[in-house]
Amino acid sequence: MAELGDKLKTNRDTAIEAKSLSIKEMEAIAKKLRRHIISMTGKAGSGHPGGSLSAVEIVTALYFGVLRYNSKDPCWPDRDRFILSKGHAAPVLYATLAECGYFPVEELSTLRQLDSRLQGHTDCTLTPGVEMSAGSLGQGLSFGIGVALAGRLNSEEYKVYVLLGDGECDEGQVWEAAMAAAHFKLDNLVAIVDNNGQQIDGWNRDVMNLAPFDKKWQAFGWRVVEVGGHDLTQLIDAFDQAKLVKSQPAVIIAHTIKGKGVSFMENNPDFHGKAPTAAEVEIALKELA
Ligand SMILES: Cc1ncc(C[n+]2csc(CCOP(=O)(O)OP(=O)(O)O)c2C)c(N)n1
Ligand SMILES: [Mg+2]
Repeated sequence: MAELGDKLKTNRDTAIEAKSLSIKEMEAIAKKLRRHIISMTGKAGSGHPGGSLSAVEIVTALYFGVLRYNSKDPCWPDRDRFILSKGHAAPVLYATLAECGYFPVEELSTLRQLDSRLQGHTDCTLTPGVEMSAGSLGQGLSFGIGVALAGRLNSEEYKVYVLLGDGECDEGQVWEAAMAAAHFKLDNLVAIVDNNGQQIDGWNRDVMNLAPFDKKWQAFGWRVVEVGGHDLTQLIDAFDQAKLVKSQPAVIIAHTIKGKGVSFMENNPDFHGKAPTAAEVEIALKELA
C-alpha cells in the first residue's frame, strides 16, 4: 500500500498518465470509493447510494487508468473531460475527485450540508473538477458534444467522456444527441452507460424497455463495446478500443449491479435515493472492509 500511496502522490502533483496503476491497485481504490459513498450518504442522511455504487469501477478506470488531468489545476486546458450526466450519482464523483487530490478527503463528510461545496447534485460553479452542473437527466451527452466539437475546432487533443444512466436513456434528448454525435463524426467523444437495469421506481424492463439497447446505439451510428462494468480489466480494454475508433463516436455499455458491493443494497430499488441508516452504515462498512 505504501507504493500505491507514492503513486497517488505523484498523480496528485502531476497530470496522471494512462495505466499508471495496476488492476489490483485500482481494485483497492474502488473499495475505498465504496466506503466513502456509504459514509457520506449515511452522514448526510440522504442521497443516491445505488447508482453511485454501480458506477464505481467505471469512474475508477477513468480517473486511475484513462484520463489525463491535473488535480492541482482543474481547468488545465489539455485535460480530458469527464462529464457525469447522471448528476444524482455525485457521491461517486466527489469520492473520486477527493482521492485524486482535487480537495481534501475530509470534505466528503460535508455532503449535502448548507454551504458545502458538495451538493446533492453536481454544481460546476462549486466543486473543483466538476465539468457540468447536472441533476436534470438527459443533458450530459449534448453538453459533451459541444465540448467535443470545441476541441476539434481548436485542434485540441483532449477526449470527452460522458457517463449516462440507463434509465436516463428514456430521455428523448439522449437520442437527439446520439444522432448529432454520429452526424458530426465525433471520434473524440466516448459515452459510457451504467447499465444497472434499474431506475428510480424499479427495473427498466418494466418502466420503459430499452432493448435492443446495443442495436439502438448502432443504428444511431455509434461503435458499441459491451463489458462487465465491475471488471476493471474489461473496462480499461474497452477504453483502449474506444480510443482507436475513427470517424464515429463510441459507447461503452457497462453491465453493472445497482448498489454493488453492499449485500442489502444490490439490485434493491429502495436504495436508489435513500441513505443507509447508522446501523446499515456499520454493516455496509464491515462488508467493504
Ligand atoms: C429530467 C429528469 N426527470 C426525472 C428525474 C428524477 N430522477 C432522478 S434519478 C432517476 C432515475 C435515473 O435512472 P438511471 O439513469 O438508470 O440512474 P441510476 O440507475 O444509475 O441511478 C430519475 C427518474 C430527473 N432527475 N431528471
Ligand atoms: Mg439505472
